[in-house]
Amino acid sequence: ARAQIGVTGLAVMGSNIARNFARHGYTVALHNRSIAKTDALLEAHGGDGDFIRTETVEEFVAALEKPRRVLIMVKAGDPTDAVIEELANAMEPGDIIIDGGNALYTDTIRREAAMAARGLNFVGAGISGGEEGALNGPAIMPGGPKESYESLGPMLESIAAQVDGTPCCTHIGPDGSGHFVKMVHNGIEYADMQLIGEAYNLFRDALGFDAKQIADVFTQWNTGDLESYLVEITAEVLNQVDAKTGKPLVDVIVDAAEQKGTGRWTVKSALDLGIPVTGIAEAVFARALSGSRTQRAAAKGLASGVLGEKPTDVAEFTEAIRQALYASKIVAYAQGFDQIAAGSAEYDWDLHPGDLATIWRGGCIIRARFLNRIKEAYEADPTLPSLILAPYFREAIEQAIDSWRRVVVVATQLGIPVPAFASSLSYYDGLRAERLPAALTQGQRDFFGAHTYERIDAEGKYHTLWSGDRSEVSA
Ligand code: NBP
Repeated sequence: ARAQIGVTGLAVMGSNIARNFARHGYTVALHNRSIAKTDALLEAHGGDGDFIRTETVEEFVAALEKPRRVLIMVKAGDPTDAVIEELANAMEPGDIIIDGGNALYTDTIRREAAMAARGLNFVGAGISGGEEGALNGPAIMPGGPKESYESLGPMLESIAAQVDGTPCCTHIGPDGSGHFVKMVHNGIEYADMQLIGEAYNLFRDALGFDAKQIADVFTQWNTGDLESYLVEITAEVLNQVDAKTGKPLVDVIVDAAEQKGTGRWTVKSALDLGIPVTGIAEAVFARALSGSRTQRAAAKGLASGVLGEKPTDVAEFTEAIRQALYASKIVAYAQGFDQIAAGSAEYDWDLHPGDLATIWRGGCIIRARFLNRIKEAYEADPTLPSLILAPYFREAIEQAIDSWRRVVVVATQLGIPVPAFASSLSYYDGLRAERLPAALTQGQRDFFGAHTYERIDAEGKYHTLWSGDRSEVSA
């Protein structure tokens, strides 16, 4: 037994991570349900480092030094449970099973408890960065017992992306916390993509830009505050010309977005935790609306009302869109970090938001210059009530606010959908409101259900005798 790590599940992600380990000098035992994948990997990339080819789970486990470390990279859900069970039967107390797939965090909590009962260490690790990140350095979010991180951490940190000498990997917290933060990461990714999409739509439909012109704007934006992987690849996608038609590729792609589910999970969890993640929710719903192809086909030609004038000062409106995107992005991240704080409190995870901002600076899909500012904000005040209240972001929004409102108004007047821009602005207005209509809601609830209300001028709960003499009683 001489492999320091084993990887089972050698599809795109698993094979690239296995190669990443091997390139960092680790001996890697390889296993896949169908042996053809193992052989294909060895044939194409066997020269990347020291691999041990195995066929059966028993052979695979026997190839590993103790305590054994196995990384599972198979499809999330039932396949992951099946593989865990097979491994657990072949492994010994003290061994470590790492699930690097996109597991639902509640599954990870359940699996960790089941493995702990058998004396095995189970680490649910969120891994972001896609295919390229897996090979060259992903962001890794491992949860699970702290003791297993002692033996595992250095290995994971060495294959992770590095930013300013800091690895994009740290122990997140107990049981399902790693997969929970990976889930919220993906939710933020949805929101960020939707916001970029709304900006693109405004350039196309409000300013009449073609794909190439819009690509140039995103390329330009990628040199400033908005510098990020998603803005960078947006320019690349918009610049791509379709070989078949000679048109911009984006113009021949069907406008129906698909989803694998992590955005939806984020929103479901946020509903349970009572955290308004409006940016992420609008992004999930916008994908769903785009995919309602039958309804959309039937709805073509519905009344638009009288549309407003298109903006004439192109440079001014371009900058306004940039400001709206930046401010909305701050809101989306603020909401995601609120959800992380709520999850941490709910499950007693003691998560550190500043650590997450630090490890998301590289490797992952939402990597962005902006995360340095988030890291600094939490360093300055680890108990920040909302990211929006950090001085840097507060000022950024103050600068952007007029443009942000203007973009939402213009979009509305032109009949261009901007669900995430608009709901982020409404969230911001709700957050800063002196008084919300919730007072009326409480009155209504007391009227029909005797649900009681609090008063602004006295302690305790009150109820008005609505069907009696309408006097107030203490509840
Ligand atoms: P897939 O999610 O497509 O899974 C394919 C792998 O699962 C193959 O190795 C397959 O073995 C194995 N597998 C299946 Br399916 N059912 C199995 C079973 N019952 N028993 C044993 N093995 C089984 O691979 P992927 O796209 O590389 O992703 C791997 C994990 O990483 C997933 O959980 C994914 O959500 C996550 N992830 C993916 C990305 C990404 O960018 N793709 C990013 C971050 C995380 P076979 O070869 O024998 O069919």
